[in-house]
Amino acid sequence: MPIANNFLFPDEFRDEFFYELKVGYCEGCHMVQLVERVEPERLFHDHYAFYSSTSSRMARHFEAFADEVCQKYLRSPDPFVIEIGSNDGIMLKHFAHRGLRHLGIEPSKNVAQVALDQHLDVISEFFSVDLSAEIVRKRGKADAILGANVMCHIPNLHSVAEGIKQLLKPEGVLIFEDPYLGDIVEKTSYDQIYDEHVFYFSLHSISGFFEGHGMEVIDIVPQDVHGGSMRYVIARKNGGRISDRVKTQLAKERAIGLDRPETFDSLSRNIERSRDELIAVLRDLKTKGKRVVGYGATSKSTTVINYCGITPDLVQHISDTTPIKQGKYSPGGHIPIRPYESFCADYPDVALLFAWNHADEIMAKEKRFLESGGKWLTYIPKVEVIG
Ligand code: DWN
Ligand code: SAH
Repeated sequence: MPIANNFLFPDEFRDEFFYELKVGYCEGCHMVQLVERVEPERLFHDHYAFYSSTSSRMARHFEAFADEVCQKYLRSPDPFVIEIGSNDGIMLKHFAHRGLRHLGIEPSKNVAQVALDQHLDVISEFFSVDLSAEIVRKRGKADAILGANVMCHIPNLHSVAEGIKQLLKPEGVLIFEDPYLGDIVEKTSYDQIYDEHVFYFSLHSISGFFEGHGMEVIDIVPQDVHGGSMRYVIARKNGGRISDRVKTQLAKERAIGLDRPETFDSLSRNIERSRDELIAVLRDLKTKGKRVVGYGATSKSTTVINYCGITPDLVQHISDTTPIKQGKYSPGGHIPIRPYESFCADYPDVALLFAWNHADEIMAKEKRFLESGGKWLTYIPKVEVIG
């Protein structure tokens, strides 16, 4: 596989980097994770292609996340909140606007700059145990450490856990959310699997992991963003009452088999079936002379395009609202990326919904496309033409 967010120009095709994308399941600790990992510096740098604020639904989601943290978890008189992977400040700004002490840790310099331009307090570095010691020295300990779609991105999770333990006040909490393994299994959303996503967490793997670091999960809250995520609230051992939801979710995970290897054998078969069906539909559309374009040059689409073998004769181009992706080509498959305006100016017969996780927001915005006879092609949870 190529680097999921390495949108590139034709003169870069020759030197494109590839690695082997393979996922493993550990029967001992129930962690699902990449076997070969790409060095983080290759993924997160000064031209990272994902800007969080491209979705209005996500903007509302993070405002609500910040509200909840303020209401439930910031009880000290002058609280300090840290967000790991704060990107363009989509969540951090809600703490800044309240005048609260805050710090974002964001290694991708271009997206960190967007937050800095809004006068948010951000340091552009990778979170690590060393960095957390420095933060404690310079700014003190945190009441809450937050992370969204970032914990699963950090290969050395043990170092992260030790850093968090140093950095949290004794009664502080770590609250983070990531795509949930249960949803990936249930929806066959295999496109969540790519270089940046090193881990695919379940409550089983997360509780075992933090227990090993003297911490425990005190609450979980399922989230209906990014195709199904789970929010975990973690405190030092005996640091808080454990919600009943934790026990219930562990039982649910056993019922759907997240603690058993056979589940992943069957996921693997479902993924192969999904690929065969999608490519068959795309070939059929081509035979019928239909024009297909992609909607949303997501990181996830890199997995779909390269795993299914989608070529520019099947999907002419992909429209995306992110300026840094436009005018470039998709990683590996080299499908052109066009500005969103080109979608509106010349509707295709069929739009392949690569940003399926934002379907509600996109459907609401694109009513005219359907009205004018356009159809959506989606592959999560099943391959289907809609409209
Ligand atoms: O975990 C991660 C998540 C949070 O974000 C990162 N590893 C990288 C990234 O993953 P992704 O690229 O799959 O995220 P999205 O949010 O599914 O990407 C949506 C893409 O579609 C963006 O490039 C923006 C674009 N878009 C669009 O063109 N029109 C999005 C919307 C909502 C739209 O209406
Ligand atoms: N939290 C945002 C961004 C998610 S994308 C959201 O949910 O929309 C993942 C982000 O994590 C990127 O901005 C990336 O630069 C950042 N990141 C990756 N490794 C990191 C690390 N070790 N420490 C802090 N941030 C990291």
